[in-house]
Amino acid sequence: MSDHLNPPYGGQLVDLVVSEGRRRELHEASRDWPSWDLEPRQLCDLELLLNGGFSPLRGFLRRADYDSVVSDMRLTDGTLWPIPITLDIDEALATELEPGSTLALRDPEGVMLAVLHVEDVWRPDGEAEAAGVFGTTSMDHPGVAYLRRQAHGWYVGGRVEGVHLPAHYDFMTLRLTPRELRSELVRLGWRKVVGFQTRNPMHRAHHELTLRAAKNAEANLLLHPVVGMTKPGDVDHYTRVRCYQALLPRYPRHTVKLALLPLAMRMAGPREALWHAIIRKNYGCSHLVVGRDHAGPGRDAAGQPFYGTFEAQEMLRHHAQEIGIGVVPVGTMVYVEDHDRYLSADEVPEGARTLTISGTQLRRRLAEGRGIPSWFTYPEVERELRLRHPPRHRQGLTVFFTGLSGAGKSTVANVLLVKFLEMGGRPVTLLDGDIVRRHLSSELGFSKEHRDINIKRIGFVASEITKNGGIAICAPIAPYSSVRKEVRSMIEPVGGFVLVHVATPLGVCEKRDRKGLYAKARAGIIKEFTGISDPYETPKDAEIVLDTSDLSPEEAAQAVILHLEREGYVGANGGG
Ligand code: PPS
Repeated sequence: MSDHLNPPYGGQLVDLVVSEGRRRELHEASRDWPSWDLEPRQLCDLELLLNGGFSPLRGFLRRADYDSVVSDMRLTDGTLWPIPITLDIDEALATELEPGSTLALRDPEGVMLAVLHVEDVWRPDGEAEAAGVFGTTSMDHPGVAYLRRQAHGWYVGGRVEGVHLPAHYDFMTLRLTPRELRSELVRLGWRKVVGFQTRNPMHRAHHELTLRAAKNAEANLLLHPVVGMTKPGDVDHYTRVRCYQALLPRYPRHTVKLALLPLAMRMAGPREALWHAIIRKNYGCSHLVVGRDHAGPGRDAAGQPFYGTFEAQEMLRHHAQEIGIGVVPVGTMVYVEDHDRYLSADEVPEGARTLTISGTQLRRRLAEGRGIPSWFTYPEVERELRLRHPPRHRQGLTVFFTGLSGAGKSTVANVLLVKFLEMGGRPVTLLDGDIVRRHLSSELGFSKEHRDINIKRIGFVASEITKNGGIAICAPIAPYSSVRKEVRSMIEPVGGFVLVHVATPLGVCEKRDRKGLYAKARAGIIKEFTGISDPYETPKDAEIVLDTSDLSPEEAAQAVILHLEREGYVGANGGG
């Protein structure tokens, strides 16, 4: 472990933000330049370039540096740099640019944040980049999936001049730049600082291991969670930061500091561990905690881990001296019941009973409103998590009916609406096919394209209702499977989604012909009529299938409610 680092700990910090005078010049000149609106990940990268978190980089990688980073983890001048920091753009812009061009980089509101002096424009080999950086080309790896599906097909590299740092309005006092954090550490008189990287809420195991790490390194502790982009599906950073704040009083006074890192993680395991160390060095850390599977993306579809459990630790140990940072390795912390304490897995006495709760088990407990044992997390952290992840019967929910015209969707949906209103609790909205056509989609017809637009609108409204804790009941025909799936994937991340196929056979619907539409469709007066002259793709993913041929509306609605109760979406006492 290197103990030699005196404040300010890191080397020379790059600061790419220009003076007021230069800013005005750049603004004046920018009228003639092409622009690029930065994507969320690019905004994160730009912020760390501008504020010096990515020192010694002074811009987005040029082609030669990119090639060298992908193959050898080094810039062409030999500096260790494990992750390519590239600016991906679309072909239309790429064809406008050449070496010597200037590109204005803007935030989503159009504010110019920086200027890129173009040195190289090229089309990268995504597969080779994935294999080099991530050690895999599997789309199960989130870093590879981003690279292959989301990133644009061209890269542009060159020196960057910063005009403004990206604006943030959340947790402003915790958002310290490397320069600000370094001077704060100096002010506190902290000569040795061990950084703790995290993208998850911190529970007792993390508390114990950070205390241990600080003790082992005889250093103060910097909790330095990533709040830029983490692994898809992670707990949002607002909730996490409230959890970290709740945990702070559990540390000895004057030994710990919390600051936020606007990094976009790549989940690149060992390479990412090196990157984290370089960044933390820039932020003023003398040491970094590296646990098991550091910055790993979990397992692939076959259940195989992408990286070895301690590969990141080994990689970092190998390069720590060059970076100038001490590595504090930690093992898996487990709760040893008999001793009522946490120990590293390799210290557990033979035969002692150990307890753990996985991330999946925790999410399930939260969803079902079940208790979280006090050995696992502190009550103040549990409280924050519960506020964000209420049990299913207090979460928002969409019940999405699909089926032929006249199948009974609206009738059952209306009964369900009344049942929910009677139960009380969550607000309820009915988005019936006809109502939506009148208020949201009056200009649309019944072509596939228009039907898909109609369903996407319903999905958008339902997802907003669900996100905000309400119940949306939708009852369109929704004949196409792909758009139904799209709606499901919009809603599931923000609450419950239950697809109900009202599978009343065409013959029965036609015989009912309540609106006289089938007769008109048969006569060719109404074109593209679902079931007659237009397709209906039977859902294979419906949670509930109902045939109203011999079910009363009341019975059909009851079948839906029973399912919701079983799945926990409706409280056992009936409370919606
Ligand atoms: S879709 O496909 O989901 O966008 O259809 P949707 O918006 O639910 O349709 C609403 C009502 O429009 C009437 N209608 C038609 N349905 C199907 N095909 C054609 N060509 C058509 N023209 C008009 C029909 O009454 C639908 O209402 P429901 O309640 O399903 O009978």
